[in-house]
Amino acid sequence: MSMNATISRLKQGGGVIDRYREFLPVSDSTPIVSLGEGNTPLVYLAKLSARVGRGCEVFVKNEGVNPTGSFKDRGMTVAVSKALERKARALICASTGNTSASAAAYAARAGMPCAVILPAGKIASGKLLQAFVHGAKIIAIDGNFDDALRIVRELGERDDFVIVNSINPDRIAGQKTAAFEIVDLLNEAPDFHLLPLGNAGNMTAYWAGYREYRGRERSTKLPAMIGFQAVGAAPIYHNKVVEKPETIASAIRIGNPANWKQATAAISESIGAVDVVSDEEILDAQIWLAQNEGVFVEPASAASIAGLFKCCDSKSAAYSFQEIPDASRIVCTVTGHGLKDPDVILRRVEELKPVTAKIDNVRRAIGS
Ligand code: AN7
Repeated sequence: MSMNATISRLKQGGGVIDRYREFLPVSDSTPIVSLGEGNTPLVYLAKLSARVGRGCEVFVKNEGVNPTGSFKDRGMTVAVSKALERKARALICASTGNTSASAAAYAARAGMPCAVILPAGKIASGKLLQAFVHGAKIIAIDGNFDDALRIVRELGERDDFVIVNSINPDRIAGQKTAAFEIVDLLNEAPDFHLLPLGNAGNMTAYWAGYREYRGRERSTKLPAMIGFQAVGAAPIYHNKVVEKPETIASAIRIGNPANWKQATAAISESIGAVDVVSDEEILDAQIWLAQNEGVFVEPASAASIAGLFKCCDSKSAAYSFQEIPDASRIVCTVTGHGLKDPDVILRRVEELKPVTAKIDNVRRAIGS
């Protein structure tokens, strides 16, 4: 590529719109708002692969490596570019944290005002910091995410705000690119795709992406889609709205998912499943992944890993991997970076006591 072509791509952000333009709802006249999102690592996990056995291969798609530390950036680049093209006055979203962090950053880049409606006291500290530092107008409500989204939907109808939650089809379009990247790298779709379910926008997007790619003959098969909710916030699993969702994984503390029908369709069409994992299983999986594979994810993201353990080990799992075909390929999306939500782990770090600055004391403390 010539230097001029490289610079012109860099000026467009060099992200998912640049790489997957033909699959996205943009034209030559769409102003591109990008931070170079996407192209995230697909990390092979030897220890998890051994745990599944039968020659299976497990990968994580590490979406925490995106510019604002979550998968939301893939959708946000498209949603904000389209909002700018339509000359929208302002952006608005409800959020459990990551959508607001991403919306705030892309709005800043676009030069558009952005309001984020958040459940008070329920946003992980790193995410709140992000929304703040990027200059979003932060409104904390005395209610949960579902209340916030209801208000946002009404504001979107009455005022000229563009809603950048996953009810905006531009968000889903952008998030499809994660499935494209996986197929491009593996030259085929995986057999199983595991991911956490909140509003189920990501499940909807991956399923659309896998189907679109198979339609273009980039793959010959489709994965079984397996989604995981937290025990205390499992409306899709129970097929019932949860009025007061509760979980340590605040990102998926959602009782009435916006993309509920689409997720149910993806699960049934793909012959997949939905299951639940407890807060304890989520935190154990988060630490396991950090200490055994070097990947630090936030609790909601660890739900897909906790789910994989459940599929391997538990007789009560909605999907059992005990009879899994030999050499199956499994991809788990880990959706957000661990540093966004440090509080639970910080409590343990704070128990560390200082040691006298003497070599013998330090050696004793190391335990060698
Ligand atoms: C890390 O930011 O809903 O099932 O408002 O932040 O597509 O909703 C976040 C969701 C998984 C669930 N993992 O994805 C929000 C928000 C992380 C997340 C999910 C979220 P969807």
